[in-house]
Amino acid sequence: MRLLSFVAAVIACAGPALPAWSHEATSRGVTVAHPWARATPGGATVGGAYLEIKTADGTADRLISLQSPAAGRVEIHTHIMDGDVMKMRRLDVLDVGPGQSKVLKPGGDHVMLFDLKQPLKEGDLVKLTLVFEKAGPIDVQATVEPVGATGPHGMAAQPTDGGAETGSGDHGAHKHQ
Ligand SMILES: [Cu+2]
Repeated sequence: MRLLSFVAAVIACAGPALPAWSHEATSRGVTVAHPWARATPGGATVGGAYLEIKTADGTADRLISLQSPAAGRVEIHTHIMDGDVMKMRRLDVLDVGPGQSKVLKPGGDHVMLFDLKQPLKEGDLVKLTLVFEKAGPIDVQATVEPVGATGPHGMAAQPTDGGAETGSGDHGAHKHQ
């Protein structure tokens, strides 16, 4: 009897009732919702991810870093216009004011995954950890949407800050498609 209940407890603990990663997560007034990434074509080693960051009234925070087991490096990017050419630029941090909703989306601020361990395929789940100054780390799982889901930039010019870091110069070809 005792053994049986012990076994039952072990099974309960090992069950799917305690997902470590979810599609939406909240910590200390900061919520990360609707994370998604775009499938990457062929041998692309760079991908884009998008999500919404919401803060409760009276809660302001700052996204200071990101990590993913699927990528060697994760950055926050924004777009700037250089003349009439749209370029991407890396942001060191992303501030979110109190009661605010910041949507990271194609063509706007977004998350970049560099040195992907393998291509992102439609239907896959990609783990992302967003680290906030006050709320700490928030773990979510991004769903991978089809290649070209809303072709984001389609831009000819590429960021000048970080292309060298990829080692391949391939960032120059990254269109998130
Ligand atoms: Cu980018």
